[in-house]
Amino acid sequence: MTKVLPPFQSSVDIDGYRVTLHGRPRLKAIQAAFLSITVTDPNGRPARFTPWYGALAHAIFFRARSLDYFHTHVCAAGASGCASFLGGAAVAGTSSTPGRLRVGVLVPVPGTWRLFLQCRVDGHILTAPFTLKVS
Ligand SMILES: [Cu+2]
Repeated sequence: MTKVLPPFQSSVDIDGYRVTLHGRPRLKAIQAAFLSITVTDPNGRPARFTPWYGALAHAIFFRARSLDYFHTHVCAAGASGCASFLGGAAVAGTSSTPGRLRVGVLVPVPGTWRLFLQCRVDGHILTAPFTLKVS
């Protein structure tokens, strides 16, 4: 059974919160890159992230039609044991401004990938899906 992924969309709305991926990322396999993501609350103000399971945000990548998988984090300042590794390279994101996330990406193979970005904002757990092409 084949399920076709929805096309790339730069914004996802959840419970009045909006998660936006900025720019059109040009991703390549085995090459680290960063995604610029912002989260706004229902009033349009930058969201305040609360650490959840040891990270400000979790970025979980699944590849369509295979079981390839990559999981990384946006770490809070001073957090330890939060970075992810692929082939010895450390990948971690940062957040120095409220509402703004810099998410590291390092996926092992090209294809269509689905990113699930998870964060906690005002007690809400937000899960924002994005479709990404990796060449
Ligand atoms: Cu995680």
